[in-house]
Amino acid sequence: MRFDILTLFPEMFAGPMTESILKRAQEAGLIQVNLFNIRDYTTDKHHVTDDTPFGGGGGMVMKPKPLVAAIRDVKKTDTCPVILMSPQGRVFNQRVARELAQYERLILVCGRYEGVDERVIELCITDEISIGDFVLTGGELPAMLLVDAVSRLLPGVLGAEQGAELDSHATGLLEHPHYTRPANFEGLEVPSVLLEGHHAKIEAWRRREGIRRTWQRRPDMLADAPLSEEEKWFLAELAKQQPRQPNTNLTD
Ligand code: 9D3
Repeated sequence: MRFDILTLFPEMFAGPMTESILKRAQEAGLIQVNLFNIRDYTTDKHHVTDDTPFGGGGGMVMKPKPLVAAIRDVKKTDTCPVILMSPQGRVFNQRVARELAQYERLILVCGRYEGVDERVIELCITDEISIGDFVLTGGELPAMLLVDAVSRLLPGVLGAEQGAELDSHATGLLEHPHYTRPANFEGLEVPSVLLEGHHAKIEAWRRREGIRRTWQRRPDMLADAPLSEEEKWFLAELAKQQPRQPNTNLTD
């Protein structure tokens, strides 16, 4: 998969793309990340990329000419998605990541200032994506996050072991708690079922604890999680016994 990223701040991408898994994926030729500086497509003496909004009001708007020139130069005659990272976009999630992982190539456009001239969107943009209902300073961090989430879905990017786990882990639930050595840490014991080596029991415990956590922290996710009849019974028991903690994960 090839990611072509258009930005006014290409240097912001150094860290996340050159460490760990994404670094290895690039070295292995599984992904390619190309950065293009929108400022290189200005034709005026002072390399201006923004201007005041028609109609007045605060802030600045990205000028259409350099941005459209950049997109057209990078895209050539290809028909790949051209995605604007934008607070007005559809909200990114794992389903969107899976959808985007099907393409051979994505062009990501990072906005700055108050936004981009609407005619850029009309002429060049095929999709707009937001990463959630909070306000950032630009589209660069959202683009990095998208590259990360999409890349790990590509064959070979994660280790073979983790890759196999990807399918089985699409449970629609939060994960169970994890533990490693020592079995007693500062007086806190690892649940004994995990030390006993009874694999069916361990799987049942993990599944149950995943359901418990999802109920406590993300009850909204239970609506579409596929549960067995026994698990539905367990959930009903939880609902009786344990008052759910208030949801502090509000969007505004
Ligand atoms: C005051 C109106 N703001 C719109 C919500 C203006 C504005 C704020 C922040 C315009 C652009 C930005 C910069 N943000 C992004 O470019 C962005 C973003 C975000 O802020 N949150 C979540 N996802 C994204 S994707 C791109």
